[in-house]
Amino acid sequence: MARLTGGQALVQSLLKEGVDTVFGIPGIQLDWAYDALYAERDRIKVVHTRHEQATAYMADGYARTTGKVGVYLVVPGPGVLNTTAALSTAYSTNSKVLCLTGQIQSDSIDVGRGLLHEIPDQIGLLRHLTKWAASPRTPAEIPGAVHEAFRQMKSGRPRPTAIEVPLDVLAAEREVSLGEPLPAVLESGDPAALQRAAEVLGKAERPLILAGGGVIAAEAWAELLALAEALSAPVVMTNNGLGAVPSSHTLGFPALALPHLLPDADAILAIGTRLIQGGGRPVTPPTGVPFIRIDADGGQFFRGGAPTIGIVADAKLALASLVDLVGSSNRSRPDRSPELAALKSMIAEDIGTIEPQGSFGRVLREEMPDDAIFVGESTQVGYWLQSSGLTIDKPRSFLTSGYQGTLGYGFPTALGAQVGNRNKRVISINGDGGFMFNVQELATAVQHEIPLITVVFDDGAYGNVRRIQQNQFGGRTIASELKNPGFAALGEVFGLQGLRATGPDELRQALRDALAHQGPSLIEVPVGRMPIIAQHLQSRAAARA
Ligand SMILES: Cc1ncc(C[n+]2csc(CCOP(=O)(O)OP(=O)(O)O)c2C)c(N)n1
Ligand SMILES: [Mg+2]
Repeated sequence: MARLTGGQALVQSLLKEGVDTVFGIPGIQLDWAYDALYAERDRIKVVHTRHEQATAYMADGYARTTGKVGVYLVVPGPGVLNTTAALSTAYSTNSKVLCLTGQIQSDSIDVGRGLLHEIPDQIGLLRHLTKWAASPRTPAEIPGAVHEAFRQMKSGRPRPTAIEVPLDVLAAEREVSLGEPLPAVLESGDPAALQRAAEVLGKAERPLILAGGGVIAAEAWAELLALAEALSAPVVMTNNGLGAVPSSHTLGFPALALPHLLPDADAILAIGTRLIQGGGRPVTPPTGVPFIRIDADGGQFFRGGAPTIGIVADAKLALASLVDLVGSSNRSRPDRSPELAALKSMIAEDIGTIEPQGSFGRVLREEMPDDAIFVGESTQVGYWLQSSGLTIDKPRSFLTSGYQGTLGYGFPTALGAQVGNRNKRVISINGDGGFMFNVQELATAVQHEIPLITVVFDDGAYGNVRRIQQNQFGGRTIASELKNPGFAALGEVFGLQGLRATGPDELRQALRDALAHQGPSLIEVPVGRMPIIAQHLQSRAAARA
């Protein structure tokens, strides 16, 4: 027991959980919490931003590239509301983000007097956007709430959590016991079901594995590769699961491979995936083919295709069991390597021949180090990277916005990734539209010396939207043209290295200059209209047929 303010109890509990970085913006309800952070400034780095949305995006980028919990601390009401697009992105990507926020004084919550930053039912709002949320009402309750939040994020399906603390609770000094981190609860899966699954997979001649973000979240990549190699089974990764198996491995495939591999599979294992493909269509296994699903969240089973064998389990534990169990009953299989290699080169050719995306994308891969972290956006070159243009050989080295498709997430998420990975290079790929959602965070890159490389492809439009208006709505373009600043010059004004590259060759040189530079760089790339990837792929397929 120690006498602590609520603010000190919060910060000491975070330290118990190993937190070394907090993203945030202070304000009157949080003064006691920030003062407690001041006292621990040698152990916890506070990264403040220019808008709350960036605090949550940075926490998400930090969490998804390190495997640690990303923490942010913002004022209640408008402050926490500013973070909700990022919080829903973290929810859709199973990201371990802890939202910490204040609250008006505890005796006035939901009375509706209209106190500063008051909103009705803030905790209800937070519950809708997280896996678990709590509202401690005394300093003594704070450590328990923090430890439970961390336990929730480490157990089962990871998703964001939230804690709101009223300002009088942060200020009050009481006897507080700090407690200890709580053990995670991970399901190992029903042994009989795992045994049956191993038999089905072992007997199959052409087994197929579908891997989603759950494999990355559970750090199950080594077990997945061991099982895939034991079964000689190709692994199709969803965008969120990219990196689960190296894309340069014979068995590693992007989602584009699914239509080629699914029809001939004679047993399917889907692990940590919602089983949704492009356009929101469900992945439907061929009828009569044994279909095994493993997920930390059993609620997934009724939403996607109902499995023949459904196992609620942590991906790492279940895959490790399957590797063991499949050993004895595993048959020998005809060599599929020529077929799989042909499929790989067909996909590479299909996606590689779309221009200018292909040339830009190849330059990005060639110039960035092998272990670089790429953060995409809802922009043309970003789509190309995630459609399998980019070779992704390491888990946690490629981030998407998951099913939120949140325009503007990329730049601040990449800043957070760079904060968590000081020893790696991180690159953020943006369109002019999405980048300006968080352009003010250029100041954050400079202030906190975050050496991120940021590329902005400037087509003077919400290009995606403009193209749809031009192609499907008789050219009636509305609200899609953009008048932009010169981005390289803008970067210089903020204190970054500003670079301008016209075309892929100049982008190569600009990347070399950015990599040689100590601080953050912003590369402006003026571009014209780019062709639609889906149409390009359709015409390639039609030409083959
Ligand atoms: C939060 C949010 N608002 C709006 C959209 C709709 N939207 C998707 S792509 C896009 C345009 C993107 O423009 P830009 O970033 O310049 O990329 P480009 O398509 O031009 O390459 C818009 C408005 C979205 N996905 N998310
Ligand atoms: Mg654009």
